[in-house]
Amino acid sequence: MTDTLQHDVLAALRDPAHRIPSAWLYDQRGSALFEAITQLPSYYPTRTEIGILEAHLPAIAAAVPERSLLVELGSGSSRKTVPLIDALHQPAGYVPLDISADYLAEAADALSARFPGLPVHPWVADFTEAFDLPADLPEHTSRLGFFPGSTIGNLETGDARHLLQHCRGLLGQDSRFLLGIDLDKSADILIPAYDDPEGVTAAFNRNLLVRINRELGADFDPDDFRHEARYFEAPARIEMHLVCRRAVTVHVAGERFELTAGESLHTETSRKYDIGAFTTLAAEAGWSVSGHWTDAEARFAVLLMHA
Ligand code: AVI
Repeated sequence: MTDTLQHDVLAALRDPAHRIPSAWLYDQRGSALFEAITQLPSYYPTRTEIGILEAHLPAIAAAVPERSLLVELGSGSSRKTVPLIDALHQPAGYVPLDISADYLAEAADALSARFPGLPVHPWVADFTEAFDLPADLPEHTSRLGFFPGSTIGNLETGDARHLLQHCRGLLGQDSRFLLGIDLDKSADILIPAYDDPEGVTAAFNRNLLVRINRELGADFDPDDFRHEARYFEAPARIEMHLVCRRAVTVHVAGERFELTAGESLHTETSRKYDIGAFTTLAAEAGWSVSGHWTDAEARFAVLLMHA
């Protein structure tokens, strides 16, 4: 990331919207808490997407050119990658991209052990910025981008369009892109998914303050802040906030800030799309949706697009 935590936190505290980029939620503890969230009964996206992939991977793989090179944004959990590689029957290689070199090495080792003949090209990249692919990838192979988990929903619309456009350029002609999006639905389902009774999402959100204290020598008291998930209809999204329970004075990097009771830090937006709107967004970025699959309750969708 070119912007540092200090820059982003100071900018957020000076601005009345108090918006901190959600990428900062993922330090080591934040990543572990997110992994725990994906196992919660109320957090439906992960298991729903896995269910869709399990049901439809043969059809998806049949629509992808043979011996494609698989490029995964975020080098996610092997729960999704292993079945995809199995279904693709000997892809030309696997390129996991991740911002964390440690996480990337672990993911690459696990995949190499599981598929000994598969060339694996781990690549450190921040896909919220312009990024490149390794120079030594096999040429003349189709490329399949894979971006599961609805992580694209954590980007602003313009940033999502930019990323799709950038991937279109990197993956090239005859490429495909397999991507998960979370669909809009009732707030009765969405709110508990982002404010679970077990309090794991609250801990994930408040951990940001612990990180800021540790890395910037700040003096937030996480107990002064209440986790809140807010649903908005247009554009459909959940926002995570940390709401001040009382008036708070905080010091960050030598600056002092006053927050009033009820004021909040906005720590994440999670867009909920409909397939039509996402198809339009993808088209603006040079991708045509050639297939989509959902679960029985239409909670989540997996889209296959071609360049
Ligand atoms: C990573 N991302 C897709 C998650 C989401 O659902 O937006 C992050 C998350 N935030 C709270 N719970 C999960």
